[in-house]
Amino acid sequence: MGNETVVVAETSGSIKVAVVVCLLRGQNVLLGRRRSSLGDSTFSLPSGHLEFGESFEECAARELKEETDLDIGKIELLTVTNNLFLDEAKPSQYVAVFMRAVLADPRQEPQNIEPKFCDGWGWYEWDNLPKPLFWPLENVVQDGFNPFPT
Ligand code: 8DG
Ligand code: MG
Repeated sequence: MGNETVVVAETSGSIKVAVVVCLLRGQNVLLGRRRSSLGDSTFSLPSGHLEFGESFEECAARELKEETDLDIGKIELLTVTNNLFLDEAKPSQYVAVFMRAVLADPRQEPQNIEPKFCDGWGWYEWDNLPKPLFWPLENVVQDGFNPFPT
């Protein structure tokens, strides 16, 4: 048994569920640059913690509204990732649920509602994503994940 197993056991706390929103508009997806102890200055999809009693869809709609003021139309479950953040002062584990969504009104533009946590939102092509990506996102991209319908 290696050291890694010991570290996980010593730091085990609650496992959190995050909902990550792939908001698609035409060929573009919405990303923002994080202001956070986790992944500071990296680009990530809008996301947040699942709250007690919420569905994934409700969480995605709430987080997107809180962070960008945007309203979601159709929304679907895409995939799930399991991420360990062991290098932090407070190690954590997240199950990240990826949702695909489109805007209720495609003309609506994102607002940066939480400037303390995000530098601003922008639309990017999947084949030309900004760098650096938040590492859990970089990992799924490397694994071939693509939120656009085929
Ligand atoms: P809240 O307190 O407002 O509910 O949450 P938040 O402050 O908006 O949380 P967040 O950092 O935006 O998102 C929750 C966590 O999700 C984040 O700290 C790390 C985790 N996470 C993963 N994988 C991914 C991913 O691919 N993208 C994003 N954006 N977050 C991810 O484990
Ligand atoms: Mg967030």
